[in-house]
Amino acid sequence: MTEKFHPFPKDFTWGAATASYQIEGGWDADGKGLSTWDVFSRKPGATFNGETGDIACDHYHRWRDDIKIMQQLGLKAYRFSVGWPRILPAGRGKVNEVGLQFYDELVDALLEAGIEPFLTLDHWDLPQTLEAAGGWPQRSTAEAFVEYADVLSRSLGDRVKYWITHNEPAVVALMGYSMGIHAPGARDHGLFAPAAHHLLLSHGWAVPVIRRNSPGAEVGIVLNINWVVPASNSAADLAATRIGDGEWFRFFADPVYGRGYPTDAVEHLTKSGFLPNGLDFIHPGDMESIAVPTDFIGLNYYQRVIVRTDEQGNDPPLIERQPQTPEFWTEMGWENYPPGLTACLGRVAFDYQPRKIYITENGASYSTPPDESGRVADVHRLNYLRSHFIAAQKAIEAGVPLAGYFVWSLMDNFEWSRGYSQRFGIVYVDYQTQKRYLKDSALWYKDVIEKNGLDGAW
Ligand code: IFM
Repeated sequence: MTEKFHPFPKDFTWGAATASYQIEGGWDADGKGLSTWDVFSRKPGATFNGETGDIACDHYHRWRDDIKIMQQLGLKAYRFSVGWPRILPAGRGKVNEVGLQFYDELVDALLEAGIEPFLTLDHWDLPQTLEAAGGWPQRSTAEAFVEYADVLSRSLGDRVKYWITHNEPAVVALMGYSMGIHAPGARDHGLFAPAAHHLLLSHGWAVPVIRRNSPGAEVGIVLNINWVVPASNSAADLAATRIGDGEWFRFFADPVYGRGYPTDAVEHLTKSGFLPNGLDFIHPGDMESIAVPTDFIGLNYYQRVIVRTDEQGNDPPLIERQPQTPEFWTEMGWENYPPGLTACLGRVAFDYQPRKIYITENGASYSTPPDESGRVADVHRLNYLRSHFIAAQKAIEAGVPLAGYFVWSLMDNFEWSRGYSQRFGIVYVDYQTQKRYLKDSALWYKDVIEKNGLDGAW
């Protein structure tokens, strides 16, 4: 253990991330069309307490103040997403100039504040008109995405130099179309593979369009990754771990890096009856399109997942491994396991050889409120971030080309089906008054950014 200052590489990109539907509000402002989340969140029982993103953090109206907060924290970069139905209310066709202007001004103000914009095109708020026509399981949605990418990159490509096509396509395909927990709420396992394929295909098609409209820009995709390990060496645990990793990660990473869909995952889907028409949604040339070279991969890492199952495929409860305290378990019920970050970074760097990696999301949900003086002493979040920064540095020392780190999230926000019950922000949001409070973790993060490193022992 060494007591010293641990610097990060020069020019390391320290940032924070958000997503349009989670923070903007203004759900029907200025000609915006409906998104799948506007519709899904209104379905009885779909979200915690029936909560919606109608108002959220009202960022649509308060973005100037929010940029001041980013400046105060010294953020080098800000990762945000664009609400597709603000730009193309019907998904394709007529452009809503007022919607475009919102992001145009946001980008200008970020640059003026010295903050690099990292723009995500799709963080799940698909225009409802496209969903009504079948959504991501349909090829036409991939075609519409390219139109959207073209409109946006023609408009912002002179200033935005970091583009992300999709955020966590696995979550959309699995939780949105297969399990029904996210919008659009479909519960049809047969929709997983076609939805995944069209998300990936639209990525592949959009990359050259963005490059054409934004010369010199860096373009990538963001995948979610857990450190997934078997609870034992039993054949059942080992197989379930492999299947989970296949569907949640390799089904997305492998084709992006030119390997096609993993054969074990395809076999499993076929055996389970989830590919009723085989892989007929793959047209000639699709896999080459998906494998278009990218400049970086973004990884969203939060937790370790330990897989335990029996011969019948039931999931008996895990034996408790450590105290069930907030130090070890965030309020999402996710395990705080920093070594998993080092391991995931090493795995991706070694297996896929990306040019660069960004941690595009990492953070923890703890609900610590402000005290009477307005201080938010979110010690568990601070420790979570600190230990994950250390884990990232270990990966860098081992040779991982990690270029930046985006904390999830800049501010508390709408946590999808969990509504406002989960707070991931380093900035506390009082949803009644919309007042923002910098949490202790934010003030600590400011110091890390300023020094470009961490003090202390590890
Ligand atoms: O809030 C989400 C985000 O939208 C996508 N990644 C995980 C976060 C926490 O659940």
